[in-house]
Amino acid sequence: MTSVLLIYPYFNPTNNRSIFRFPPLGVGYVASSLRNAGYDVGILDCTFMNREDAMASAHAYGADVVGIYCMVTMREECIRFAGALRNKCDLLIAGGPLPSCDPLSFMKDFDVVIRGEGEKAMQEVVCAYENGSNFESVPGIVCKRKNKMYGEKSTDGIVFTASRKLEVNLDEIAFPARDLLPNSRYIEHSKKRFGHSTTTIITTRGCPFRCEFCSNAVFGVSYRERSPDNVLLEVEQALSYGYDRIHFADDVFTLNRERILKFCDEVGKRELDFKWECLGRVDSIDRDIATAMKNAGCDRIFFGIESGNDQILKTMNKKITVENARKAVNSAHAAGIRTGAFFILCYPGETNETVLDTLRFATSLPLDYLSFTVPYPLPGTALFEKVKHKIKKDWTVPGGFISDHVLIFDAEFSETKMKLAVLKGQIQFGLRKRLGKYAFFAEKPFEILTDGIFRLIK
Ligand code: B12
Repeated sequence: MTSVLLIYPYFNPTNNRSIFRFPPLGVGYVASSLRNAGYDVGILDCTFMNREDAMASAHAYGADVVGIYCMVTMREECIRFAGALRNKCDLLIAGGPLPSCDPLSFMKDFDVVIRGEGEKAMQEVVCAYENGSNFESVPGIVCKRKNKMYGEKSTDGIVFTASRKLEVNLDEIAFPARDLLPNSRYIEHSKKRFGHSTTTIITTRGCPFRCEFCSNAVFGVSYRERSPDNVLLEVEQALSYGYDRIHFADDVFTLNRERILKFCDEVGKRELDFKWECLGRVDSIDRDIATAMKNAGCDRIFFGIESGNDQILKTMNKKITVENARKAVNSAHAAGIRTGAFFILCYPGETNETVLDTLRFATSLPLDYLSFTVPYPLPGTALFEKVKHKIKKDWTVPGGFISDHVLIFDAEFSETKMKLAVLKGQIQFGLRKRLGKYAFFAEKPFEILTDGIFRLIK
């Protein structure tokens, strides 16, 4: 029987400030699909390992086929594994968000790149390998040319096969193979850090919006939903592994109001005892929906607000306004749900004043978690197209000494100025959180002073 090893090459640098550790759901989905097709499958999730042990495990597994996940921060580790396993296995396959949008850059080190949803494509590639047949008839992949008659587009002997149709009925996809993931390590980490144990579930695929900076090469703009019944079956399964909290990892969990109300209703009917959190669009949350979510166990919503300036929101093609954002955060807060928000500072087209608008707006909201980041042009995005001629380095895993942020292109703002903006926002937010109603006396002078410094810095 063909054996397949799927690798998630995420190593956690000790100085990485990111507080989230979530299992690789996509790898779990691909593993389930392969196992259901009768293959012998293992997952090597490196999240809690060091590189030497992970490499040794990969070698010891001795798989015929090795599939490696990659997103933008993992390119280096992904290529390192490919190099180390090149002569130890017959077939090397890359998949995930980065190979999906930048496949050619993986073709030197891999035999096949799977673009987009991986469940069926991976099954078909492994089946073709087992039968000794040609990969070029498998849709949705990039592979090396064998026969000139096949293939639609080609670059130097590399074939892009026909595009693959997205999975229509998400309820038919087998749940991710959680039994192959290091659940006890995730539970231990989450309990130590937060006092509860969280895992992720994804209930929709795709997002109909086209934010300039967002890379949606895997699921595309076509939005598809799982039924509440199907989702809650997976919730029950996840809880049976010892988790007590779910992070819904959908891009737009709250997009369809009717679906969310039905979901909340079902949670109540089944008397499921778990807390959950999700990402929500600010234009889909009001007091009623927030109350229904709260009653169904939701205790935190993260919002991608990105800017506190309407003009910059337009530039980003976010299709929301600052007013939408304030209303949504206030509605969730009033319903008793904690709120988190993500902002990008110093986006192309920003001025000193728009950046300060964002800092002022972000720190005026009743947030419990606040993240500022610098702009990152991801391959395949409109932002990337805008600045690609100015890109000067690759993006690696965050985890610098003072800041996690790395500026990878020549922007209007210097990296130092961007980092200062991030730090300023974090300090203002920290002062407000720690000092409560007395924060005004410390935060206002700090804000005025650092606004001035920010304007002066080049
Ligand atoms: C949850 C999440 C996180 C979690 C953890 C990720 C995890 N462990 O999976 C946290 C919060 C830690 C995180 C952090 C970051 N994230 Co994130 N994250 C997500 C999110 C919202 C959901 C991931 C998920 O579970 N998807 C569901 C699964 C089913 O999808 P999937 O993984 O893509 O899997 C499918 C295919 O890719 C393929 N596949 C997957 N694995 C494999 C393996 C093989 C061998 C094959 C053949 C196929 C294959 O088949 C799967 C099933 O169809 C996605 C957005 C999204 N919609 O996916 C962003 C996303 C993956 N994140 C992204 C980014 C940019 C980041 C950060 C860099 C953000 C930042 N500024 O710091 C950091 C980097 C972290 C790090 N240090 O490396 C980008 C990646 C873009 C890119 N081109 O690489 C995404 C796509 C968001 C976006 N739209 O821009 N993230």
